[in-house]
Amino acid sequence: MGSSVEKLSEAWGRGKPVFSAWCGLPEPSIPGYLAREAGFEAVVLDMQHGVIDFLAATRAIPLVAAAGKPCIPRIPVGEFSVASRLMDAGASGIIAPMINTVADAKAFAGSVKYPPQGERSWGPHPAIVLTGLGFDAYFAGANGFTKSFAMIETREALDSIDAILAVDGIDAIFIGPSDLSIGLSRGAKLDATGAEVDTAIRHAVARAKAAGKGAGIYAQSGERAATFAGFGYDFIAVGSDVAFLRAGATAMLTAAGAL
Ligand code: 3PY
Ligand code: MG
Repeated sequence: MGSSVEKLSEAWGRGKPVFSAWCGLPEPSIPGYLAREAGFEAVVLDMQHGVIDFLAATRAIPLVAAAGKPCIPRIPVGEFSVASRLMDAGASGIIAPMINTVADAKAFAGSVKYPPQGERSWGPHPAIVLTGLGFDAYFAGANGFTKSFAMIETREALDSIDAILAVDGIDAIFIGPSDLSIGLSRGAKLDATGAEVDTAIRHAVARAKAAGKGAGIYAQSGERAATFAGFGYDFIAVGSDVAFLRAGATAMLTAAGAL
C-alpha cells in the first residue's frame, strides 16, 4: 500500500466513490480531526471561498496525511503557482476553480505535472517526507498518483468540456453546482438543486467517463452526495466544516431540550 498522498490514486476507478470532507476554517486540526475521526476518506481545503491561506494549508496537509488520508486543496481562481507549491507541500491533488477554456486547463495541468506532461518545477521536499519515496521514485510516480481536478462550473466550460477533458495532465473534472446554476440561468438564479443543473451534472459525468477520466463534484448535503454517487461520480465532497459544527450544535441543543 502506498502513502496517504498516493491513496487517492489507489481509490480511483474502484467502482465506489471517495467521500471527502470540505474545510474552509483556518485551523489545521479541523481537517486533521475530520480525517482521523469522522470516516471521510479524503479532505478538501477550500482556499477559494474559505479562509485557509498557504501556511494554514501546509500545516493541515501533514495532519491529514498522519490520519492516512489524501488532502486536496482547492486553489483561488487562476493561482496556479500556489497549486505547484501545494503539490510540493504534499497535496494529493488540486481542485482548480473556473477552468473555462482549454488554455485555462493547459495552464493548470502545466503547474501540477512534471515534464513532459507539464512544467512543474522540482522541489517537493515535504512531499518526499510524507510519501516516504526517494527523489527518483517521487519524480517517476508523481504525475500518475497526483490528481488534477478542473472545475466545470460555467456555461463556457460546459460547452468546452470534451476539449478540457482531452488536455494531457487533466485527470478529472469537478463540478461546482452553485456557480453552474448561476451560469446556466444567465445570472437569474442560484439553485444548485434545479432540474437544469442536474441534467448538466449527468451530462458532465458521462463526458468524463467517455474520455476515460474521473469525475468529482461538491454536494451540499448527504442526500445530494448519495444522488451524485448514483450518477456515477468518483469523488464527492460533502458539506463543510461549518455545516458539521452547526448540525452537531443543533442536534445537541435539540436533544437537551434547549431548542
Ligand atoms: C460551486 O458549487 O460553485 C462550487 O464551487 C462548490 O463549492
Ligand atoms: Mg464555484
